Amino acid sequence: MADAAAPAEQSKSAMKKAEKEAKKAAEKAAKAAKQATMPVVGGKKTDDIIGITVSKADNFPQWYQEVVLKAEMIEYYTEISGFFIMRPATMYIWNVIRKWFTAEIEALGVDETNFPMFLSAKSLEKEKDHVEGFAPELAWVTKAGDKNLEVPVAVRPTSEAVMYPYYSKWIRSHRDLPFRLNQWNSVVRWEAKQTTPFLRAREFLWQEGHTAHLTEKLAGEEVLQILELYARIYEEILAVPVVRGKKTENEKFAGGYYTTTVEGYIPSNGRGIQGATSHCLGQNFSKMFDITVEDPAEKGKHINVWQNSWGLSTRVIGVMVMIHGDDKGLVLPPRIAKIQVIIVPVGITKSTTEEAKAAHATQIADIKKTLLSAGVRTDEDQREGYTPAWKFNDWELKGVPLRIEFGPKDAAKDVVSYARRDTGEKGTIPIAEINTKVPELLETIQKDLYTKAKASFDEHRVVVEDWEKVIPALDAKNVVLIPFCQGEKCEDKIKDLTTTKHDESPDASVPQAPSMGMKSLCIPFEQPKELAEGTKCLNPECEATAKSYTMFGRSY
Ligand code: 87F
Repeated sequence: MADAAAPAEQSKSAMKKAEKEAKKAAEKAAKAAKQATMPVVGGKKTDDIIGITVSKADNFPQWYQEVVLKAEMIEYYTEISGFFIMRPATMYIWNVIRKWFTAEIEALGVDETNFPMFLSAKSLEKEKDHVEGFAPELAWVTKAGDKNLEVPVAVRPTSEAVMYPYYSKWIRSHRDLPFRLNQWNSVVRWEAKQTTPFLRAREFLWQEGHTAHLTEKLAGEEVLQILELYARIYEEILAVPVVRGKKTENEKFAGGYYTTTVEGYIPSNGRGIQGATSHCLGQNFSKMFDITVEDPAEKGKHINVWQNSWGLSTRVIGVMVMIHGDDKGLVLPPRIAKIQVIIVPVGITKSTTEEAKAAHATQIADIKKTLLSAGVRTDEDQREGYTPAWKFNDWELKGVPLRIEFGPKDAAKDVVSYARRDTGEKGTIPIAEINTKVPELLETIQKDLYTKAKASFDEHRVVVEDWEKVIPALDAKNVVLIPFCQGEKCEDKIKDLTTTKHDESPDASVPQAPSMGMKSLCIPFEQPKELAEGTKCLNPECEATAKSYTMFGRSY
């Protein structure tokens, strides 16, 4: 398998030709990416218009692209298609998550590590069965300078094959267990499918945890502990509700034993999205890589360790943007906002005296100082040459949770005026109370964002017990909970039966876009209700009894 995946030795002229072609393709991709970022609205390139030019409801894909670009989260890396630059606005959020998660797993006893980014064809060979399906996504380095490498190396798409040979070396005794390492890195998967900032990129940031345990039970406990941390990142930090559950056989990590997952929901298109996965690998990899310890109960007997792996990627940021953003741009939950409060000076005119201006600036500096000491990440916008209205739009575009407006009229009343980014609600707070009221308001915003997103997910997660109602439910932007036998072939069939093709349109004269079939998202740990005795699998072509309600949907 690895030989087939590794490129064969190429002649010099073939290399030249390949280089030329690659250059051409890169130029074409750069041009396409440039065009993709610059649709035209009203005769103006949307790049040249500062705000968002389409509504979230009318054109969700373009809305999303404009938000991540204009809020300065992402830049397209036009040199090579499918790659994105993550700008400071993105990295701030990622680092909040990283710090929080690092502290949590440290408390569980996980250590930090860093392994090389390259894989040899030989180590891939060891896990060839599971790599087979992923082979088309492997990126290979074939040259160093102008010389072909004797053995090409692959860029890691994930690190099992990089790490586990060393687990075999380092884990000797049951006293070495549990053995737990985590690394924060980037991985490369050369996606053939269309790429989308954060959700699907050819290189992305993630953390990957890889652990080994003595027993299935101990491994299983950790799988759930980690899953709960992932759920908390979504719910408590990003204000995004998720459903915890187990993947079906079709959707689990093929190399593992079972996969648990947190699943999100995008209201704008009704699609489900996998949020993060925590796998129990069973003894599959420990057998492949010979990771064993002596049985503590029986001298001389060796047992294969039980392994887990778990990962969460920068995809989380895309999900957050899609859920909270609105027609004015990004909406950031306060806990991940680098600037939580922006103070915009107002009411200064040409006739304001220098003295009054100076006094106003001092008052703003004082407000800022008070908020900073109360632990609120605050900044003031003293940019010259921009109107307050322009500044309001700019900070709204960038998602700052709370705007404080302060002018002579506010000063006269000893208050600040505020506007919430999420609801637009406006009000005033006495200056003497901002040190307590502003942090409270930020907490309220955080909570309200979650509550709103949760209501939307709850409303669009519907139990369907009549097959005829499945497609209408999907078309109404729902994900569905259906009685399901959990059969692998049956799941394929369900996908097939829910995919509508052109020629199946009820009126063949009306062109209809084909619609995506549904796949299983997870078997929720929390079932919507008890399955009635003898309930049949909902697939009309399936005879089996249902094992559980399973959440299906169109998905990313
Ligand atoms: C793409 C190319 C090659 C996913 C791939 O989920 C290999 C793979 O093994 C591959 N895409 N996977 C599964 C990754 C499993 C697992 N690894 C550690 C995780 C979490 C972190």
